[in-house]
Amino acid sequence: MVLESFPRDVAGLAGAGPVEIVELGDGDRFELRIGPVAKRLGDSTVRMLGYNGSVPGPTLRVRQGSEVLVDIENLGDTETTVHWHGLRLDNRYDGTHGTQRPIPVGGRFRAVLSFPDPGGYWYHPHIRQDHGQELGLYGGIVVAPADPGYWPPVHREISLCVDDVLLLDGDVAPISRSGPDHVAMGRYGNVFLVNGEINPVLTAGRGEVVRFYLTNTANARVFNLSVPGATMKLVGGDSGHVEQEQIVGGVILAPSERAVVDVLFDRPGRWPLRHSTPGRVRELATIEVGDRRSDPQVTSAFHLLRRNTDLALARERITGSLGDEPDHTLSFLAELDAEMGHHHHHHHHGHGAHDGDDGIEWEDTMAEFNRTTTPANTRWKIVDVDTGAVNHDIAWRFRVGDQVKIRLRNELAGDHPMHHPFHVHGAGRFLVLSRDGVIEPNLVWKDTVLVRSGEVVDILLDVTNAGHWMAHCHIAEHHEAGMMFSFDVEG
Ligand SMILES: [Cu+2]
Repeated sequence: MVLESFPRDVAGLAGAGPVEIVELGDGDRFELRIGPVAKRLGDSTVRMLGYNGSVPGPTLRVRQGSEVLVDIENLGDTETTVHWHGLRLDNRYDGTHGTQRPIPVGGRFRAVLSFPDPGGYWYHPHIRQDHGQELGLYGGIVVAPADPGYWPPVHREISLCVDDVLLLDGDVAPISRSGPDHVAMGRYGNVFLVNGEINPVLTAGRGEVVRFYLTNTANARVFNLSVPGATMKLVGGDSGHVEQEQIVGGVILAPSERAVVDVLFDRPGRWPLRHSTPGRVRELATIEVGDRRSDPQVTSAFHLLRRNTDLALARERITGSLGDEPDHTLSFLAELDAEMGHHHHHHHHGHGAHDGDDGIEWEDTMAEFNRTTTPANTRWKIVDVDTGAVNHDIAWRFRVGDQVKIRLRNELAGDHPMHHPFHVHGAGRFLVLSRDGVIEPNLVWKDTVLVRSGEVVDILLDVTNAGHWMAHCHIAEHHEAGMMFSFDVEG
């Protein structure tokens, strides 16, 4: 059987342009056009998809509390939607096939975005996400806080999307129109991109404090990011600031997770943005620090580690209930067809290179096997342990104001245990309460949590927005293979 792949021909396509930074005020209207671009990656020029002709798409800079209209035009390869990841917005604009009719190729859709929370967010397709996101359909959103003291002072802010793409013989490895492959582990790339570029060079001045809004836009890969030679301070997570600012050696980001880090470059030199795994180290970007001096007051404020009262209060609120039984328990597991299971077993143990001892599959160590896995032979399941309902049969109902404790159990018993980043759409936001019974030491509002294989994570969902909302694994191929469900919230 020959499966038709999405087009890869670059003939006649305009080259991808630079990533624009677009400032939008309350009531502004913005055009977002999806379409193919010719993108230079190393020695190859490949066909990718861009928003407004760039990969990633434009970084949107907006203000907390504002409202913006986005007119989307789809000139891409498939019907699509745009999901505004992490925004607690009006359900009609969540951008899933459960909340709107897909935008056909040649069609348009107007989304009305609202930004109740400061921090770093992003946008991406929610139909054949495995295809669109791999080809470059993602972009950053930075929501500036209404309270000027919300963040510590910095000299500059930069939004970075960290990604990988799978190239084969100088082209993007084919993706079938009929559905995803690499369904077992997700599609890991072999070329690493920071804002769409291979090892881009950024610059900073001596003593400069740069705030990085980091987003993992990869289909499946977990990143462990650090800047050796500089000092990194964790100030925020998925949605807004952390309870306690802290100096960190690096940040681990699963697909769709964000971190906000302030980095002090106090010495001139060339410092890497590094991705470190148990197996190896990769340099993703270079920061050249010159001798230009920066405002010293901002530099000295860097060393103050602030505690944020709103999250300290949230901790007080939850402390008494940490031992309570969960309202719902979900378990994650895979089921392979018997024949696939045999191959899986062979590959997994034949190579003896399973580097998931810490519960994270840092690399695709079974690429030959993984490539052949499809939704037909590999089923990813979210199981509601109380009812036995699986994936789309799960039918939860909540009310605005509910505080729902959910236990996430990533089972070692399935046919292919691996990490899953569990994402909840804009019905609310959640706190991670504990991981394997260990109370989360530093709270932050989240929409995605990395659940390592074998791990049990308790979260508390603060339900704030009515509508029909999705929850799913954010490994694109797992999600496309059905590892999702929807739930309803009454106002
Ligand atoms: Cu998954």
